[in-house]
Amino acid sequence: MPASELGDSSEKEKRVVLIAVISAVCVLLFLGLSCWCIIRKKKQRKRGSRSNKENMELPLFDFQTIAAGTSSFSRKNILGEGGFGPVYKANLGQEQVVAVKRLSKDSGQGIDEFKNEVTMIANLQHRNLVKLLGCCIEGEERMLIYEYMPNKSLDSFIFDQNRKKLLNWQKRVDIIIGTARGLLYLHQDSRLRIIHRDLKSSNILLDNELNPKISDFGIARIFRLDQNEAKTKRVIGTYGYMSPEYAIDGNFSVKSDVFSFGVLLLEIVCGRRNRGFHHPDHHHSLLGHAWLLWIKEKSLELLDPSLDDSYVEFEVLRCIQVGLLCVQKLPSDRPVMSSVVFMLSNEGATLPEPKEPGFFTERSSTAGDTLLSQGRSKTGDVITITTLEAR
Ligand SMILES: *[C@@H]1O[C@H](CO)[C@@H](O)[C@H](O)[C@H]1NC(C)=O
Ligand SMILES: CC(=O)N[C@H]1CO[C@H](CO)[C@@H](O)[C@@H]1O
Repeated sequence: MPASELGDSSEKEKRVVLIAVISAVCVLLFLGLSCWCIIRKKKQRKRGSRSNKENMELPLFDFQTIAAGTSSFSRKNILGEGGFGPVYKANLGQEQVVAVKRLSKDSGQGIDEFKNEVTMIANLQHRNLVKLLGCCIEGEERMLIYEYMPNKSLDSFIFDQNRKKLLNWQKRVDIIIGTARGLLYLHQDSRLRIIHRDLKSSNILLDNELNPKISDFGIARIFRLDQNEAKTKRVIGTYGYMSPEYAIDGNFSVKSDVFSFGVLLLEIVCGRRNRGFHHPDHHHSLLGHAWLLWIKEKSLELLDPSLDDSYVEFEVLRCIQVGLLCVQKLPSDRPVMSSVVFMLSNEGATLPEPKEPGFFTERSSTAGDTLLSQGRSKTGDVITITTLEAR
C-alpha cells in the first residue's frame, strides 16, 4: 500500500470518527435538552395544579341554594355574630343543615379575615376544630359554609343559670381536654404552626354529644416552624382573654394562646366570666380571685355551685392548678399545650407551683384595664387597641 493512500485512509478514518463523535454529542445534547424540557414542563404542570388545588380544594356552594336555605338571609336564621359578619343556619334540603358565615359588606377588615380563615382552616382537620365544608363566592358575596353545631357555643351553657346544670363535672373536664387537644394540634401537630389569638368561650362550639370544636380563625396567624414570637401594632382580641404581653405590647406567641386557654379553663370550672367578675371582698378579676383562693388553699370554693356533688376533688384541684399555670404573668413560665394536655390527662403527673397570674392588681388601678378600655368596640366585648377597628 502506498504511503500516500495510507495517509489518505487514516485521514478519512479520522474524519469519520470526528463526524461520529460530533453527531453523538449532538444527539446526546438534543436528548438531554428534550428530557430537561419535558421534566420542567411536568414540574410546572404539577406546581400549577397544586396551587390551583390549594385555592380550589374547597367545594363551592351555590348562592341561590344558600339564599333559599336561609329564607333570603332572614334575621330569624341568624345564629350569632362571627368575626366578620353574621352566621346563619341554612337548611340545604335532604336534611343537610349547615352554618353559613357571611362576610358583611360594611366590614372593612372582613375580606382579609375571610381569606385568612379560608386558607387557614382549609388545610386543617381535627375532631376538636370546627369543620369547613366549603365556600360561596359570587359577585360581592363571600361566605364560608361550616358544619352546623346544634348545641351552639360553650358560653351559652356555662354562663347561663339553667343551662349550666346540663354540664356536669365529667362533661366539663371532657370539654377542657378536648379544647386543649384542638389547641395543641394548632400549635404543633398540624402541618402549620397556628396562633389562634381569639380563643374564648363563644368560639368553642359544641356538637351533638357536646364535644368542643374551636372555631373562628379570622385573626389566627401562621408561624414558621422556627418562629416563636411575633409583634403586631393591631392588637385584636377579646377583653378578659388577652395575655398581658399581647394586650400591652402586641407580642403574641403560642404562650398568649395558652393564657387565653387558662382563662377559659377557669371560667368553665367556676361558671363565671373573667371579664366583669365581681366579688364582695375585693376588686380582682376571676384570675385574681382564683389566685387568692389558691394561696389560701381554698380552691374548691372556686367551683361552680351548680355542680352539686358530681365532681372529684383532686381533679378539680388539678384543673385549677393547670389553669393558674397557664395564666401566669410571664410567658416563659406558662406551659406549652403538650404539657397542658399531659398534666390534665395523667393523674400521676407532678405539677409545678403556679406563680402570680397576669393582671394581678385590683381593677381601678391596672394599666391593663385603662389600656383595654380605650378601643372597646360597640359590643364592648371584642376590642382592638392601637387602631380602633371594631370586629
Ligand atoms: C414584647 O417583646 C419585646 C421583644 O420582642 C420585649 O422587649 C418586651 O418586653 C415584650 N413585652 C412584654 C410586655 O412582655
Ligand atoms: C345539652 C343539650 O342541649 N344537648 C343537645 C345537643 O344537641 C342534640 C342534637 O340537637 C340534642 O339532642 C341534645 O339534647
